[in-house]
Amino acid sequence: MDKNYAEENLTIKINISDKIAILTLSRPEALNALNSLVFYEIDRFLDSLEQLNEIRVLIITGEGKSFVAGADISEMSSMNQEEGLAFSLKGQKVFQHLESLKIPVIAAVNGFALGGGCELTMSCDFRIASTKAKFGQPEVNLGLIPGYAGTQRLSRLIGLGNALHLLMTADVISAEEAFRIGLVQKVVEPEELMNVVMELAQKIAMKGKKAIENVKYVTRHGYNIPFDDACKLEASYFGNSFGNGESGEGMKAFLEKRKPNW
Ligand code: CO8
Repeated sequence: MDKNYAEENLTIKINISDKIAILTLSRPEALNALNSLVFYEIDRFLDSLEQLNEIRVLIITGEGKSFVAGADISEMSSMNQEEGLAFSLKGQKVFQHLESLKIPVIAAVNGFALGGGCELTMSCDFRIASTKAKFGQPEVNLGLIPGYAGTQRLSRLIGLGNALHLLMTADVISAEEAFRIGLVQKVVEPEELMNVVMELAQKIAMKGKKAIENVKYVTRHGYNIPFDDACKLEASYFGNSFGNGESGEGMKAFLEKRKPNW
């Protein structure tokens, strides 16, 4: 790591080792609520991450008993209409930045993932939760609605009925229930969370770099365009895979019964 992230950031912590970056939301006194500074620091880190070619996977987690307990209600409470709109658009932009990173992003959900926190997990590629994690979109309890694309990503991930049920009741659900409805991909004991997520990240980091980037792009982008266009996109990326050297080595290694040397 050639930058001193610890000196630069007040609300997030960055650890980088062995091709894996871990971003830890770190405002435990406010259960890691998202304020303007947090968004600024996340965005700045994502910019710098895009320059670090060796990083293969990003993990996002929270310090203390919370992943993220939502947007910062103290900051929002004095906002007018214009400021609320700007806060929403800024957050959406940062989450889109995160979602569109070339590398995979895993949410390691250690505790409360409420409101903007649940929306943050949904901007990651998938979610691994501790049994202590809790999920929900409680905005209607505050007379608000989600503002970081939660209304859109939730229904795409768990279906319209499940999404509207969570959004309208503001129910806070357990990790097991989140797993049952497809919001999280795995639930593990709290003390195992980071080990499991690191193992997963390392497993992905050992695959072909280009193949992982391409499968992320085609799957994500294809999800939001008509099926026929998405299939054409897939075919074109499949075809391009043959020219990048990686697939040559991958197939050769299979035929020679050895591990690929990417
Ligand atoms: N914002 C600011 N501070 C918070 C937040 C938050 N979202 N959540 C918790 N805190 C603070 C508490 O105020 C408290 O501070 P203090 O010690 O100074 O009183 C501290 O964190 C610890 O919290 P609690 O004492 O409440 O801890 P508990 O374990 O008793 O309860 C809960 C934990 C259940 C998570 C509870 O804190 C809670 O309900 N928090 C709010 C959850 C919520 O409603 N989140 C949604 C917020 S709205 C949102 O995210 C909208 C996103 C889109 C915005 C679009 C832009 C406009």
